[in-house]
Amino acid sequence: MEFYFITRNRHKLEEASAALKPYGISLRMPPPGIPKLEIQDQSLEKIALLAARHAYQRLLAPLIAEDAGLFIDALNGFPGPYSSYIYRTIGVEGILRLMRGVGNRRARFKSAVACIYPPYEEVFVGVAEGTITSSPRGEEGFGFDPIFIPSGENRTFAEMRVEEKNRFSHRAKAFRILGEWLRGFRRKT
Ligand code: ITT
Repeated sequence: MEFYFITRNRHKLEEASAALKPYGISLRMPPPGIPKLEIQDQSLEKIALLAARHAYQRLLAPLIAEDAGLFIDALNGFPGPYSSYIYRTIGVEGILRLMRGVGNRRARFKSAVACIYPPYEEVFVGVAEGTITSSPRGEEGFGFDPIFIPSGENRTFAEMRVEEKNRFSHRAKAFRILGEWLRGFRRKT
């Protein structure tokens, strides 16, 4: 089984591909000229679904789009659905500045994975609970990985290889639920 994965982020592609491998599902990036629609909304599920529908109108093939974000308790869930923009503007250092002197470091990553597998449309969600560090650590991964420690670990996501990050990550959880759902179809056919 093969799906297009509508993303420009190669790290996401690598993580999602590793999570889906046990299900015999492979992912590939869309051909050039298929941009990912990025609407502004409070709901990651809606952002992912609209991006998937938009790409499907052009590709007419089974596909997946994901939207993810970091939700920090002490900042009332900021940057949440705006994580991509906030990463590009104030970045990791900006978030650490906002968190300076803040005792409550709890945060979670959330991933919404929208799949169009005609005639079906489904959205799967994965969450990784954790805490925000006081300084960046690690070179792996992308985005806010250097400042996020998943619960039950003492390393940041950026100090882990893909397979290790996938034991905890929001993305791997959502993609594994997708893998189980698709496996159900194969049993029926
Ligand atoms: P595409 O839209 O092309 O898929 P993106 O990186 O812009 O790639 P999102 O729109 O889902 O992805 O943006 C979410 C942002 O949240 C992303 O830019 C990161 O800064 C952050 N983020 C999401 N998942 C993350 C993860 O696993 N590790 C670190 N940061 C993550």
